[in-house]
Amino acid sequence: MLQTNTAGTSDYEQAIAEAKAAIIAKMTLSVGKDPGYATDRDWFVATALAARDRVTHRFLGGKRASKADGKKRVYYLSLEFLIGRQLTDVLYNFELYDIFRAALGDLGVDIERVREAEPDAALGNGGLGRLAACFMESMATLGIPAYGYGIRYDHGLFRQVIKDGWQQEFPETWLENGTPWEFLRSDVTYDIRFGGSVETKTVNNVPRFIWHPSEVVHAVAYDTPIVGWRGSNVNPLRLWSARAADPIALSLFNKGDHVGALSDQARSAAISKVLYPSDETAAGQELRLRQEYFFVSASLQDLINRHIRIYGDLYSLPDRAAIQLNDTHPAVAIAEMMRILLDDHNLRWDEAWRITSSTFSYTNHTLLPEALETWPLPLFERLLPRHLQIIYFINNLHLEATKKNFPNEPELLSSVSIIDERDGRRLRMGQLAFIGSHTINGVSALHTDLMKETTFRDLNRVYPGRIQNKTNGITFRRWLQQSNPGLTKLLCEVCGEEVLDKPELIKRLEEHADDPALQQRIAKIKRANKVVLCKIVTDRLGFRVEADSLFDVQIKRQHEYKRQLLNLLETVALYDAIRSNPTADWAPRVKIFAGKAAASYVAAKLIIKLANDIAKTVNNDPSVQGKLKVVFLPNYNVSLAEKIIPAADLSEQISTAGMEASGTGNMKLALNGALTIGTLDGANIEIKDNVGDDNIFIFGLTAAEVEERKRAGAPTATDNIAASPMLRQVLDAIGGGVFSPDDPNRFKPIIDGLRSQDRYMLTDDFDSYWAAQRRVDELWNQPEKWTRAAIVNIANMAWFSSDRTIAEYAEQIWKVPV
Ligand code: NBX
Repeated sequence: MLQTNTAGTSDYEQAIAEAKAAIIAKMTLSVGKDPGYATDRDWFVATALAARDRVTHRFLGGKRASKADGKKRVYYLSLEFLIGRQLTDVLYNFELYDIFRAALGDLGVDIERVREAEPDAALGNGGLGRLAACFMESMATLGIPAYGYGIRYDHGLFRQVIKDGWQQEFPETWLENGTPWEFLRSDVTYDIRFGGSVETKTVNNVPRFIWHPSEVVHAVAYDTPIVGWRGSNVNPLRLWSARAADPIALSLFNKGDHVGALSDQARSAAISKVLYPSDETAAGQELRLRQEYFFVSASLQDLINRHIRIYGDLYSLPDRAAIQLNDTHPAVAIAEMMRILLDDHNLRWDEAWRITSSTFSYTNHTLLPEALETWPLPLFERLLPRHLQIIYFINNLHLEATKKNFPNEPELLSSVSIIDERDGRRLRMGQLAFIGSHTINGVSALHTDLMKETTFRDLNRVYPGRIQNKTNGITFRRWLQQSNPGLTKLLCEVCGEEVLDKPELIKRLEEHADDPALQQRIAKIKRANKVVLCKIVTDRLGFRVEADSLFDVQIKRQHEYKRQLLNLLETVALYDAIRSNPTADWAPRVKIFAGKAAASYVAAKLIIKLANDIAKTVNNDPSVQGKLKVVFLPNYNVSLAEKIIPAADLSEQISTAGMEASGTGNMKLALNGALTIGTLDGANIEIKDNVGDDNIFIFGLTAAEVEERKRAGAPTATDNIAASPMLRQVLDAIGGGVFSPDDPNRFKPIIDGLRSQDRYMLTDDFDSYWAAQRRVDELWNQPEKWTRAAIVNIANMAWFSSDRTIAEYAEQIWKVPV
């Protein structure tokens, strides 16, 4: 019941009136515009500032509270936070969304347009960066005092434009007009030092090492508040921006060298200019190492300052702070922590090592060899000479202990060493992160098992028990409640309002899986979401797709191991099959692709071109009209994902088994009622275990079989192709230029790659993938059964909430109360 106050208005009306007044005040006094002349962007800024005021009170309150009660803090170090838009997140989590929508409505402004005016904060590449964003929201929701630390890139992930079917990259400019969410903390600035030399001195018979750097850069803090569900708690995301120590070299300027006078500024500012856009490959360049050390050093200085301010000294650090390394990108933190403790605080080695190794833990996100980070020793030494000394020392002690414990296995040493002696000497950041952490985790059950068997097999023997599994999760606030309000409303009705706080209650939906009325409602919600996506397709690509078709979706970074190409081969096979047998019972499909390729990844970019060339041919062929369409939606980002995911019927998770660490898109799609077609890889396995074998389409080799075939070297791609007439026909068509008449040889490299190496084993899985897709058709043609399976999927996804994942990290790794 709404309360009526003395003025005779309800609390709700009063809240709307207050929101309206706040927005107008911000428009006038902060944006500096008369509402009559305001643009959508002006409305966004005014609305965001009004919302931010509410956040700020909670933010400062929370900071005071956790300071006072001496709670252990979590520091999440990540080079990427893929946040996306924040307005809906903030309003929704503060339960102000309806109030602000009504307030804007009264002002004649559609909140949808205001939402769209916010640029995505795309400070990440893909899954790893988005995971960090989901984790920040869950930590705030669970009331864990946490700081996210990262870089405030001026330019996030590039904007993808598809021109004549090819990917082009353009700079992304989210900060062009500033962002209303952040607070500049110019008082929080640290010196970050690079280069120079190390002087060794002996003081009272104790060697001391004094680093004389050749360069200093400033790191300036910007805080963005991260709001937990129901505004329960607000944590800061602290992002560092680089500034030159001297903004201008005045002596040069006065001599007339006006450009030279600014070169230092440019060199320093370059550190936080742009996100490295390569995922799953190691960047390997100097600027990248500078970025890594820059944000690590600033973050450690900051958290150590805070600790000393509250607790006086650093001995208690492991009891009051848990530092999580999101992949090896911040692994230099192990050496930096040791340097601070040894050189700045004069601790003894053993004590410094105890503190360091009981404070850090490390999450691994990949086993792909090309993605494991290594640095050439000369480069590392030139940039961080003191850190290299410390790493050598860590390594020596570690190798000595290993030698002692495994006296008969000298070959073990080269595999567990931080230094890789092959191929020029290189530092292996994975080994450093492992050795310096008390806990190392993988991101799905299979991935963690494979870590123990492959990349970290020997380290796991030397340090048994350190590896744990923490299967990834996703925040349901963004990926269900905000992106799919229709489904959320139904869940509240059927499972009770508490479902918003207790996702396990979604299970109640399953009791009604066979109820035709519920099935119809679910189908209707899905259809409405598909209509929204249809409009996006028409607006962006200029052609229509039918909402009654099966929306078959593969949305993720473009990478060969994710096998978008396998999906395209099946698309071509299907296209041929429909044309040869037009009257068969084909399920009308729209194949939807979206995803960016790293700018330098030639093979992945050619596959994007293939998708677009196939789309052009198929979509213009009247003989498959109403049966098959192919869509490549450009510039995939968080906001587009929020539109595609609720509209998907089928979720493509078809990586070569053993290669996808977890996947998180797989969870988002299943939660929104898409059925998965997938290999037994990453978290697909755990999704299958939760939704049941009958409600998922599994195909292909298992990870063990992939390994076995690789070892045996047979059957080869040639044999696979010889055994599959359909595959042969597809390869001949693509290789022969059917989809590229303007350049018949365009896709020859792709086809030659499949015929010779087929590193990702597409030819091994093609037939079983085709068969699984026909099982999909069969189920689609029985709509009640399809919807039933979708309901069972939704009902059984609660375990994939990032609240569950974070609670596990808190209890089993960080040892902080939840
Ligand atoms: O991390 C991804 C994995 O591929 C997914 O399987 C997993 O679900 C996700 C979260 O655990 N890895 C990923 O996104 N990596 C990167 O984006 C990346 C970025 C820069 C880089 C290496 C990898 N140098």
